[in-house]
Amino acid sequence: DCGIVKPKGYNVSWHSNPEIEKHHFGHSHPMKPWRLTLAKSLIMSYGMHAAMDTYVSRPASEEEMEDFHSKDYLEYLRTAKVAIPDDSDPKDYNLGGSDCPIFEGLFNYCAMYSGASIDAARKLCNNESDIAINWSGGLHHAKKAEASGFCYANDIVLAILQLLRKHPRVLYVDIDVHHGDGVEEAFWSTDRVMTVSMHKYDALNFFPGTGDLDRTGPDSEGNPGAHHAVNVPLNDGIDDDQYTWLFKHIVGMCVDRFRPNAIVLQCGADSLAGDRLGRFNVQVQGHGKCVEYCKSLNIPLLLVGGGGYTPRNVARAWAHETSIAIGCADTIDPIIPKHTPYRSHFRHDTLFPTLEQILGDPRPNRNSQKKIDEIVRSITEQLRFVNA
Ligand code: ZLM
Ligand code: CA
Ligand code: ZN
Repeated sequence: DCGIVKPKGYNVSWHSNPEIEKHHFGHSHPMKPWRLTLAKSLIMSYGMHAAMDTYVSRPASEEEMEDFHSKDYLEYLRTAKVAIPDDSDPKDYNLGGSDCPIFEGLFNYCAMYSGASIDAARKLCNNESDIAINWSGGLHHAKKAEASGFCYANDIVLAILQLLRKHPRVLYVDIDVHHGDGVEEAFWSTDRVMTVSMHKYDALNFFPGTGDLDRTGPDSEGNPGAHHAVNVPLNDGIDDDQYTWLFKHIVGMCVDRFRPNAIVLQCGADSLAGDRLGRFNVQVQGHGKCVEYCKSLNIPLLLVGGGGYTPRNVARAWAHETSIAIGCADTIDPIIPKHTPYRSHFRHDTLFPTLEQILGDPRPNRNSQKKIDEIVRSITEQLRFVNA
């Protein structure tokens, strides 16, 4: 026990379920729900659970999932059988390929991570939490009736719909290395949700290929969603200084103009250096600064996970961000506790592994100052049209 106690008058809730972690996408698939077990082992070995209200989440009901997803898609998802993908099936909802395989317990997996995000959002609505956390959520690519990019149900959209029952305006911010296309699309035509995604952008060579700077919302005259999609397209190798400066600057401007009543931050950890799929050079410190900044705004905050394909780094980032949420980031021992289960996984390079230090070949930074300036200029101009 590290002597961490609940801060008085400030509630952080942690929503998780060990069932989720047991699912397998298949041999060598990059998405490994087991990374959640590794994150939990760090969080608990530091004793951080003592400083949070912890909830074992329950599966979302089909009715709750129908708030966003179509009945026929959910039916297909629930009854889909593990089988050889059939490219000729026009009604396969993009299920069964290599990105979105059908695996044992698939529907339960989706219902569980969705239930956790819905529960977390309700805690915020009831003022029972100041920050609510679901590291198993953040699956931002799923569409109303289509699986995409390792995502089958969009727990973020479901959580935002809960928040909109109480709050007039919700700000969604996405620091996963991929574009948050599913969330952007779901709220494309409303001015009650502003979506912000920072991502590697390359229309042809990086998934999903959307999220260019000038995609700011519907073009049609008078559509309320106009200007409410903010996209920050980046190149390989962006570092902590550029990334956190952009994050604070852009999110700061969005909060000033849009005045959100709640914030949902998708903390995809594939934006970290050394990620198997990512291309950035962001460190655990820089990634955490984004969480710290959102917390400092004192607006109800929902933290969800997302991508992250180098499990030891994912676990470090989400444990560090949990410590930021409960306010003990500066007081905990930087060296990972001796009794941490799976500690050997963090000992790939040194005898005394730390929470924040990750390995990853630094990638050359392909983001020029000129490019960063152009992004800020364009988004500043865009936000002049937003007036909440
Ligand atoms: N091929 N196995 C991010 C979602 C990224 C689409 C190109 C599949 C992979 C990837 C799957 C074991 C989030 C694409 C890729 C090969 C069509 C993507 C299975 C390796 C493997 O080894 C692999 C046989 C697999 C998938 C790599 N897929 C890398 N990148 C993207 C989806 C999700 O982080 O944003 C949120 C959770 N898909 O590039 C292809 C075009 C399928
Ligand atoms: Ca993103
Ligand atoms: Zn991603």
